[in-house]
Amino acid sequence: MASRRKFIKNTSLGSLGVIGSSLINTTCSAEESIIEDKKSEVNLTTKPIVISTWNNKKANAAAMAKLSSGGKAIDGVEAGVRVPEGDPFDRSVGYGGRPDRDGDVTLDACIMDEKGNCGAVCFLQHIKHPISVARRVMEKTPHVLLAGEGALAFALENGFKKENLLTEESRLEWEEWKVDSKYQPIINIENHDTIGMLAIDAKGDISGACTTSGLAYKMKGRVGDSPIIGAGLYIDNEVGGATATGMGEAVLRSVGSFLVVELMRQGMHPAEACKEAVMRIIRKQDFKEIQVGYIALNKKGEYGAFCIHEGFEYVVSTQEETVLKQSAFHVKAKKKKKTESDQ
Ligand code: SD4
Repeated sequence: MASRRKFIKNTSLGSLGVIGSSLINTTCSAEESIIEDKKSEVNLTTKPIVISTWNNKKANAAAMAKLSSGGKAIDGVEAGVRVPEGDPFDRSVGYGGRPDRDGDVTLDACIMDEKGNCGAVCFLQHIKHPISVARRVMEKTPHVLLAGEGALAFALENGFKKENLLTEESRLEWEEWKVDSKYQPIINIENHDTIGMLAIDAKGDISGACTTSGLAYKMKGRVGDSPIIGAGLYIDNEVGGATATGMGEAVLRSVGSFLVVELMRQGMHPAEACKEAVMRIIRKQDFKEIQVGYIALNKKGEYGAFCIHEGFEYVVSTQEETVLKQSAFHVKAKKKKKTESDQ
């Protein structure tokens, strides 16, 4: 994660097509990569399984610790994504997340269990663990999504602490960004690390969670795909689950995670379903300057991923091992950029 962060820091904010490209050494085409993913079936006996976006190994470990001691999938995904939420060095999630254009850190999160119960918060400020507030929304209210001040009031009523989430490092970066920023929407300003996590527990039930500080320097009030059930995350215990990272607007327009799950229901392998959902964006939207990546896991324990631009990675954990995998992609990165981490 550290080398990736350095790379992002050293790269112009709008250069989505090359985000993460320096870390990729794969030379295979999208088709070859898909075939490789199809082979990576996880045997049923290896349950529990955890899969998450980007290089979130510590989050997977926290989720697996819950699942290994008999915890439910929903407990695993909540515990897992709380790790980057609490990490001040993770600049796209929770505490330490990059702020909006006004310098306010505003968070989006959702969670969904094996029964189809779900909860979400969006435009939530001052609360370090939005995923746990989302879980409370799911468990304690008749609603699915609470926003802004209402979400904050609910969190405080439920014992969450009001905190300053803007770290000094994030604040300084924002000050730097303001020097050249034009105060107008620039859709390709994007920095990644949003965590979406899917887990199957020892009983074979699946749940998922997704949490983010959203696009860096977004407009005040902007909400992305991550807290929207069906867009940033979807779970169906009959089929499996999917979650997204990247430019939320593209995912929202195509209701991406729901689409992936429905494609799996029709018999597609998770890798193929992720690819088809990405191809919908490619066919209908301007994809050249944006990144979107999906991961999916079916009830058999098969998993896969697909993204627009080479550079998206994800982590798969069983009790035996944790493997960082490079996602299959549609657009190969043009050239290898030299970064500090290469030296
Ligand atoms: C959003 N999908 O707010 C999120 C951003 C993201 O990795 O995934 N970044 O649009």
